[in-house]
Amino acid sequence: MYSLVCIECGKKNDESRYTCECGGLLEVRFNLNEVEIDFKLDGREMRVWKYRSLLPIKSEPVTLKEGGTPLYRLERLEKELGIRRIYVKHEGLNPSGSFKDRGMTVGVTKALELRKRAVACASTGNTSASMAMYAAKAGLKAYVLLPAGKVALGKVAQALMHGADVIGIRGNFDDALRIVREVCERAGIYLLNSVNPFRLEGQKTIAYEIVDEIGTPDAVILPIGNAGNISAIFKGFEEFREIGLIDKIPRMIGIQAEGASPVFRAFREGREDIIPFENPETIATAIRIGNPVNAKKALRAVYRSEGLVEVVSDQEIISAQKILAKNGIGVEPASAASLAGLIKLSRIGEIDRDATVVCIATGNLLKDPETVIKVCGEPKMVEANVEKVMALLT
Ligand code: AN7
Repeated sequence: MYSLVCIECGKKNDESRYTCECGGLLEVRFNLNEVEIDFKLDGREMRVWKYRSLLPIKSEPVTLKEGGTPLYRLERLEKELGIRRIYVKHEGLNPSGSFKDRGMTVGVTKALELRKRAVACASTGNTSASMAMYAAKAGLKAYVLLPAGKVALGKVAQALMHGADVIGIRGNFDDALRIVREVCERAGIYLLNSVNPFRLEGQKTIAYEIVDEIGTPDAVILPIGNAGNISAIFKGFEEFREIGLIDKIPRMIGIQAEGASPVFRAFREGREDIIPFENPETIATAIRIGNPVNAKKALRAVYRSEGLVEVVSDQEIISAQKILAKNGIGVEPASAASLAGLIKLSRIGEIDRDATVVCIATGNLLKDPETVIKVCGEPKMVEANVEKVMALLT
């Protein structure tokens, strides 16, 4: 029904591998003529496992009922930016508070199928929170490597409470990923970073759900960190088109933070691969990544969908985070990069006024309370006295 194929040399690989002998990334490829689609695109009962006939799992899934996240329409912003339809899909409302849960339900189930006892990842935070949660559900041991001092508090709290072994690395995410890849190889631990192709299979259901609810939009905008999610969502749309469920693919638009933007630079220069950033830096710690492992897949998705990659400043990110909050959508900084990108692109005329655009809000506001205090300030404080409180009403 499916095989694991190298995107560089086309060789079929064994399920237990993450990359090909030639070093290329692997991709799950379905024989779509043989797949029996058993779901209806009626916008109802959406969940990752609604689309099970297009997921590479034969066993009982380890699930926390992920997916089925709300798609909000931002009418005020449509008027302000002069764009016909703007939606935000709030992935921060998944069980652990980010889109990573879609990948982990598939990845952790695959770990059980492969009879692994332990799973591991390097993470800027959300991957570790999600993996810890799903490993707990599955009864697997979990190891997490984090760039010390650079992970938002809520994410560390989740990884700790759900019982992962949390190890801080004196280095950045890219160092942590390099180390965990070798540790997994040597210790026989199952690696659950997005270099694992099964994780991306779960994440492609973001595309399925968008189509299920509103049909095919003209553009999908999302932050790029390790570049897995944009690759996954593109794959989802491509599969639906190949099956004949839709007839076009939206422009895939990736947004990076200025201080961590190797994919943007490659796109600007028309290259197929990136030159890593040695010292990535941004307030959006989730996407503080200098050497994104899925860059080739992501650039392919952007070129093939006639999309683009843009950068935004930390200030633009925070400003977009506040706009989303004013619309009732609480997200962490990295998530707001998508709206920051839309605002920037609409101002320079890169987005058609007639377009339907979906921004992906990737993670929940509660993930990063410390940044909120930094940008909003501490709450006011007064004596326990009615007059004093009355005096503060504005
Ligand atoms: C909120 O948790 O890489 O481009 O280790 O947490 O698929 O990497 C997080 C990434 C966007 C970028 N928004 O997605 C990790 C990690 C949020 C994120 C991204 C992340 P990718």
